[in-house]
Amino acid sequence: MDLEQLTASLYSVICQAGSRGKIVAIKHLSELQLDIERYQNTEIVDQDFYDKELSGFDWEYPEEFSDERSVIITATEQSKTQVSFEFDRHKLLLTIPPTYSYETDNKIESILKVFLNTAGYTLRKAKLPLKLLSVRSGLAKYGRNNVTYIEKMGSYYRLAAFYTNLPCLEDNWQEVELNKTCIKCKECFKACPTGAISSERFLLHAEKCLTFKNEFPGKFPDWIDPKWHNCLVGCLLCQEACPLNSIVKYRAEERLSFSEEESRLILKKIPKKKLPQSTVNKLKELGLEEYLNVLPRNLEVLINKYLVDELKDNVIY
Ligand code: B12
Ligand code: SF4
Ligand code: SF4
Repeated sequence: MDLEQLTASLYSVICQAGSRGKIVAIKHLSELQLDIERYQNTEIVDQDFYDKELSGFDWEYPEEFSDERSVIITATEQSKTQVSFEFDRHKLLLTIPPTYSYETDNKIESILKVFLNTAGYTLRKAKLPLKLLSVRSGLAKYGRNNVTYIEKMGSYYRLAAFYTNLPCLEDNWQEVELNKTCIKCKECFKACPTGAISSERFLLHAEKCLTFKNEFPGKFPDWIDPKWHNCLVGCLLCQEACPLNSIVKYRAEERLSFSEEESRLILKKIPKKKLPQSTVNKLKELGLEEYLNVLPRNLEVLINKYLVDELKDNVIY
């Protein structure tokens, strides 16, 4: 197979896996790096946020991947997940947004590996700024809420990137683009309760985003109204309000429930090694293993919101 056929087959393999993808030349990573690192030690970006989230990208790709080799960026649909916790004889149904599960990354990685290895090439997962890469590759466009959108997919997908020594035949690198619908729309501004999306600049005020607060440990600051919390981790408000997502066929997957005993163990901050293996397995399956340290706090705030304060909708019995 020549390189042209191989590249075409790679795109069909991605498509058959139910994903979308684009390839760019690895040389552009220096532009991505400059774009992110310009925020270091500036007032534009909160430096606590920079240190926690933006300082760990992996710019050092293997030498044999250099020159005109490639980066593949993929997007694979994910649904939100509903998970239930039994507590005080009530069943609390909570949401985990799309993107917390690594299942889709693992699946597309193994498919790409088999394909490229068979053709004599190698592949390695890359830790890169995925939104910027997806938009620069032409795979996605930015939404005003700062997440990215793909036609007919909306924003409910997980992005993943891979280095490969496959030569880059068709370099898709381009300028960043905003989704046209955003020009006349303000739904995400209205839906975001914290002011993280603001009119004075495009870049998210990440330090104000509920996700930044609920993915990391610590007391929630006083300016956060406890009623704003809407997911076990993360937040879905600016995506659920978005008209670009209303066309997407998107159902919540309902899976896994935590018994009264398991809920209590989590609330009591029992460390992972002392939890029953079956509970750890559930957390793993949900992509929440690494968030065990924040679950007691997040769960408690949602119990207070839904069971103590309101006693409504999601109380099943
Ligand atoms: C750090 C991070 C966060 C931080 C900061 C978010 C942010 N906006 O940067 C926090 C914790 C707040 C967060 C929250 C969320 N995240 Co997050 N997060 C990341 C992470 C690790 C890096 C993102 C990043 O590079 N930020 C740095 C900033 C500088 O990059 P940027 O936002 O692309 O900024 C560029 C644009 O603003 C552009 N720009 C500037 N001016 C202008 C003007 C115009 C007109 C245009 C078009 C562009 C433009 O230039 C900037 C670069 O210089 C990625 C995973 C990864 N490895 O990439 C996931 C990721 C971005 N998160 C994701 C998701 C889904 C979320 C949440 C919805 C949480 C959830 N799952 O419930 C929220 C959404 C918050 C929001 N509205 O953006 C998904 C997004 C999928 C998608 N469809 O795009 C990712 C890609 C994870 C994944 N593997 O799929 N996240
Ligand atoms: S809600 Fe409106 S402005 Fe916000 S991302 Fe969606 S289309 Fe764009
Ligand atoms: S994820 Fe929630 S808090 Fe963060 S920008 Fe969107 S609506 Fe605002």
